[in-house]
Amino acid sequence: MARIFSGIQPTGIAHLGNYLGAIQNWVALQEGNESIYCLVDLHAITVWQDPEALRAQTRTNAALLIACGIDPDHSILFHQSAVHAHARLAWIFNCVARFGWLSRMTQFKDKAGKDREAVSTGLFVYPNLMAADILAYHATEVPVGDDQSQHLELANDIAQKFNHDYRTEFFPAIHPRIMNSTARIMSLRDGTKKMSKSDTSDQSRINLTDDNDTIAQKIRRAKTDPADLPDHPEKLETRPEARNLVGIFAALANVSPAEVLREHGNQGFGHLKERLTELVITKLTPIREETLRLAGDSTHIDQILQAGAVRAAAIANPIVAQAERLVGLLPAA
Ligand code: AQP
Repeated sequence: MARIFSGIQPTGIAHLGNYLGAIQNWVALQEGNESIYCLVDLHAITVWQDPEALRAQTRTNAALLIACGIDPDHSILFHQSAVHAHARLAWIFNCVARFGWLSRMTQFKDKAGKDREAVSTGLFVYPNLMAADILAYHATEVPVGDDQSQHLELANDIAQKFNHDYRTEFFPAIHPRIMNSTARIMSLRDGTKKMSKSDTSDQSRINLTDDNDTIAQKIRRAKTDPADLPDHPEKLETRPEARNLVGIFAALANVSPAEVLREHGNQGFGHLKERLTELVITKLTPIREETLRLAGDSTHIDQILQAGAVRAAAIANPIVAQAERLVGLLPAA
């Protein structure tokens, strides 16, 4: 039985990219594994968040994960700030990871953009906290979208350097579990940018709680190009928007892009968009309805998260205490 860890930032409401790239994989991996899923609120505040909105989004995303099929009686579901072991280990990793390693992280470069001087130092050391999230549990399997593979390589580098510097084999190697077919869902407004909660345009993503009219409208307005759909996936390479819509369709219908093009190739986008709308609505309607039901009882959600935090801390605290001893910190009284 493997120990699985993964997280999602409560920076907004989870979207179809989060679902296809990560959450549906998390649900499947519960079977036969020890799974730990975390609302990473400490990561969220690397970019300023409205405090009330952050609290509300943490609860709504917890409800969403349960509505998607995460079973809090089986998996450990909690919010990161409730388990202090994450921040303690992250500080040690801040002292292990090298400045040059972090400078090469493409997500930092993307998020910082041209205004590097003005972003928080938390955003820069974000990958160290992510390494701590995983390694505080000695988790070895990490299901993420492929936008996170560089961060996972870095987490392995940090684990190795820690082991080397302190002459130990304390931290295990991490194996990314990336589902290639749905690894990266792109923005509906720009097929070269990933679908993201923090994109300023709500039209760029399908939130998992969007109602049916909103879903239909967003797909109708999704950017395309003037040519017909091709008859073969190779011809999608230079057509990012077409490739994205075909990819989303294939993921939701559980077929290959070639099969999607067999039915929709050599035609305009109209029919594909209509069928895609039906697929998305069929998938998201039960998730939305269950989320709204669960989110109506915030006391119950808080109880679930607190119970998850107690179980998470029981695993992470002894591991992080041992890391602190290896580094030479005095034992806690
Ligand atoms: N567009 C995507 N396609 C596939 N997978 C995705 N993931 C995120 N976006 C896509 C995967 O979802 C998990 C949780 O992501 P996150 O909330 O930790 O942060 P993120 O990757 O930075 O996602 P966002 O939506 O872009 O959030 P913001 O805007 O807050 O930065 C991860 O496993 C991720 O791979």
